[in-house]
Amino acid sequence: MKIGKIVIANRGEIALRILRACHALGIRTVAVHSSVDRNLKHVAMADESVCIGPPPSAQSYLSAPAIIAAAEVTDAEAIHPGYGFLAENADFAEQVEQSGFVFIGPRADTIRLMGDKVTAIAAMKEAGVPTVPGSDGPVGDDPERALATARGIGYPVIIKAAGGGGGRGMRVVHTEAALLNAIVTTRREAQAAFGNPQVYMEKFLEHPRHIEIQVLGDGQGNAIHLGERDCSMQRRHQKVVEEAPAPFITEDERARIGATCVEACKRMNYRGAGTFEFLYEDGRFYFIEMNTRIQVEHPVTELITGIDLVREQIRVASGEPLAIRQEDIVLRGHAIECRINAEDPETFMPSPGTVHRFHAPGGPGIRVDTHVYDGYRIPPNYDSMIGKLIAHGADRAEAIARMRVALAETVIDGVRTNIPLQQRIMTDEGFKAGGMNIHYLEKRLAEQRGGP
Ligand code: MV4
Repeated sequence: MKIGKIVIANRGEIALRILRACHALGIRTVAVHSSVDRNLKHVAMADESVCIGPPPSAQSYLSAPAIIAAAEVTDAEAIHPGYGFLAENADFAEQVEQSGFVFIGPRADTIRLMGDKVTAIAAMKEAGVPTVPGSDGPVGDDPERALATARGIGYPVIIKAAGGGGGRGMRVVHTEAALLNAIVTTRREAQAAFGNPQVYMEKFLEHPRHIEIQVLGDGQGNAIHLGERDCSMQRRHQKVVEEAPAPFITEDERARIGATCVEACKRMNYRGAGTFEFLYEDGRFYFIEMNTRIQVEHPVTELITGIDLVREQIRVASGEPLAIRQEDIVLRGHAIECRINAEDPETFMPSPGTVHRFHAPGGPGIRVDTHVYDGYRIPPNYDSMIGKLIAHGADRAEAIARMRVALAETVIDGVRTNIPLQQRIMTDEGFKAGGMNIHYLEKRLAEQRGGP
């Protein structure tokens, strides 16, 4: 089915990124925005725009009826959800398709399967993907059985909510004495936060790296992987720096875990872009979650593969078979992404306000994904990420060197940003050595208040 017009159901830098992919394909765009977002860059660039509600996300970007109505009144054929908001809401995907529009993403049943971490892990294990030793299903109400499960796994264990993910609804347990309370508490929190009391148990890995595999499937039996990203540099479950390829992962390891993910995609006849999240420790991969959306950090994969992931999302959603074969994927050089947040670089408090002056960096290997312009007013209602700097080089050292220069060139006047923090990370000896684990950044920040 030829798609002629797409509703972009998101805001900020990703809305602009999607608009660019649409226009490059000759597809018309509809920007939907809240009342405080009339001055977004992509709203000015879109062929049409529709105000879908007041500033709070719950009444605008999270309103399925408002977005579907916007598709109806503009006579669009498809809806791209971006990331966050409704991107991984299976009910929304279902409503979009039932209203006669194409949802640019996986089928609703796939989103639902992956949204429940217990069913996601079971499906992956069944498909041969390596998982964390654990309860193999939900932890029930029988205390003796829970104690026996934990004893079998060995302490420390982690209790996670089936409805959670991305760091929400988890509790680490170090001793048998603390187990039953942890289960009860996590279950109660899970019920309150996700409306699902189900919890499961895993061996707690103490110093893993976060490595994820990018995949693309066409829902017609074809799937490929585009290598991995290392997203270990994070603070409070918010990624700060991402890179591809992951330091010290060998070609052999990549080919093996990649082939495993591709096999799993083929089994579920996966459609769209997706990410398999793994913890990597002592040379082994352990699947933890699958994301069924385009991710913030997709540009590092685009720079080392030369593939436009958003274009491929739109193509497969249109019903076209994947035109890229696995043998065509060649990884070239190294890419690093620094997220730019409007926040205090010391306290991490959001810093909304007007950007009086913005100068983007440039030069070889530099990509800037941002919706910011001179005079843009950052509203206080949404995420503080205002853009991403991505540097590509022949090797990791060149990518870091180019990023250092790009960060120094960037001018964002009027609001505080995390650029000083990113500059310290790019000159940090541990980061430069590569292969740091998920606790590294928080440790460095704690060591030197204001560091690294
Ligand atoms: C874990 C773990 C250690 N062992 N699971 C946090 C986010 C969610 N996606 C899964 N998370 C973790 N699961 C086991 N069995 C440690 C984390 C974790 C983490 C994972 C990825 C990136 C950052 C993290 C920060 C703290 C904890």
